[in-house]
Amino acid sequence: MKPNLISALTISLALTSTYSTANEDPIGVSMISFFARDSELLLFNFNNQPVILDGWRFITSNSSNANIQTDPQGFDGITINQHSTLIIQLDNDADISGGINASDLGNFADYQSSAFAITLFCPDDKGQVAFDNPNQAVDHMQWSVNATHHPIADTQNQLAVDAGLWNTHDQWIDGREHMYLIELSGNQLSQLHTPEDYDILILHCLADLTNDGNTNFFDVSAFLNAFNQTQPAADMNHDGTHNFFDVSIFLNAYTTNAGCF
Ligand SMILES: [Ca+2]
Ligand SMILES: [Ca+2]
Ligand SMILES: [Ca+2]
Repeated sequence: MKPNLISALTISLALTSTYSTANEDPIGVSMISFFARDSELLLFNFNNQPVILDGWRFITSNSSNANIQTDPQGFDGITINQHSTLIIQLDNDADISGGINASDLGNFADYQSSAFAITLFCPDDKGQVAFDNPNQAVDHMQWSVNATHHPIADTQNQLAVDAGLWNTHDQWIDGREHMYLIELSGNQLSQLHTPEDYDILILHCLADLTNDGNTNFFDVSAFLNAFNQTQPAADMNHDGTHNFFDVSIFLNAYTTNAGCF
């Protein structure tokens, strides 16, 4: 039996045995979270059996490039076990952090926290993916900073809308530049997702008083100014007074980079 046939069989088994209503994801493989800090995309297999990913492909867009496709054979030999995750490292550090590298799957749009759209496709019974075939579209996510619309990604996003994976092409998950995590929290087994189905976790970088995502001399300077002028920004323990404890908390946050990345 050819691998593609096994894959198709696995998928059709998943279809018939796990899901019974039209509202549920017919494939049962979802992009459940994206750890922005580590550039890790997590696929989860909700099925009761493994899914062989031979022939599966991603298509990605960012603010300036649209419809970047991974290789037809990129996923060959990779299986995602039942009720298990597969980590895809968009920053290609799988040798350190585990999972598989995006670069091993083929071309990806460069990851941007400011705008990124990603759609997952499964092959037909001949092992082929037609990106304009809505029946082969499995899951879609799109996020941007402050949910800003990025028209360059529209062709890909419209594809996801046509496939019943996303509500409207210009609705983006409301990410932030220094967000930590995007997580699918609502309607996990639904095929159609909206930005409201995802939780965003933002870590507050304690010593980053200039709010630029980095800690450096300018933050020390901003702290000293705020402290001298007894501004709320320098009241690190929020007790209404400015004293040694605030200096201590700031210095500790600064040296440990608490909440920053
Ligand atoms: Ca990583
Ligand atoms: Ca700063
Ligand atoms: Ca204080």
